[in-house]
Amino acid sequence: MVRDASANPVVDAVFDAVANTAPAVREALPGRRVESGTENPSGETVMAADVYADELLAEAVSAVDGVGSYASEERRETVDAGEGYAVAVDPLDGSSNLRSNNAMGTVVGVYDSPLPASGRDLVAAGYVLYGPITTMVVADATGVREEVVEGDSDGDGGASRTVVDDDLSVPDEPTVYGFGGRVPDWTDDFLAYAREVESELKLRYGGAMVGDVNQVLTYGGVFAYPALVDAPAGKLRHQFEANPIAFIVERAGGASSTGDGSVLDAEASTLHQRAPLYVGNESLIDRLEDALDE
Ligand code: AHM
Ligand code: MG
Repeated sequence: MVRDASANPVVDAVFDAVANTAPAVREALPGRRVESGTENPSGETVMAADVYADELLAEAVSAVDGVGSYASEERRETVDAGEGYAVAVDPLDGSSNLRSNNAMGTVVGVYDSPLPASGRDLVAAGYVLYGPITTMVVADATGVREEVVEGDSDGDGGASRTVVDDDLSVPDEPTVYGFGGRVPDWTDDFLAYAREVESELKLRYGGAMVGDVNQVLTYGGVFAYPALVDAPAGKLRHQFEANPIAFIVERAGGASSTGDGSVLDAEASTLHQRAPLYVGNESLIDRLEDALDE
């Protein structure tokens, strides 16, 4: 692949490793739609496919020269990999969709700082979307692009990456929205905002952040996993999910918020901490912040 002179070789090697692992993750899904019998550090049930994807990605990402550590939503401790960037991964985002056979993804954040780190320390972020097609969106110093990933499942470097959009940007005209959590658990302020949004946009919610965010990047709109009355930090993990997705959407010309400023400015406290996440067209995120301010 021909890339801009400002491309970062370590970042490129990380996304090569992720792309090369994607076919194997995908191929492993049919036999791993069952619970693994363990819980992750967030107290959630871990599926067999979560464990397997984490193992494959840990091996592939840790082997990249210039990666100093690998951290994952599924492991309590980070894996020491030498000197270099800290890579934070949600190996199988939306794995509750395994049983119903709906979209899932892999989320990757490359931080130039030990974890937990601020979103401002991200040098690149991306995600793989295991939809009918396997695609990968990468945001780095050269911009935001979408690629189609195809290839062998033996993870030996055989995957091909075809850029299908080399300048991915949030469309000006918003069309879709998707909000997580149960309506009775939403705050009154968020509910009032949601009522406005649902009168303007079309609901598209699939239960996997990566799939839902990819709709926002494709059609314009807003995705949220909001602060809940009994869970003010929402559900999504700050290091593994919120920061990388906020980085991608902001680089694509959109905006992010925790409800009080950009996700990228939120303080990092612990590796597995949660954070509310609102991303999408800037106008919709501005209105969200106004609504939550009331
Ligand atoms: P996971 O990484 O354990 O799959 O959890 C995160 C997922 C997100 O992909 C999605 O936005 C959210 O959980 C959906 O949660 P819910 O099923 O509560 O709507
Ligand atoms: Mg997730």
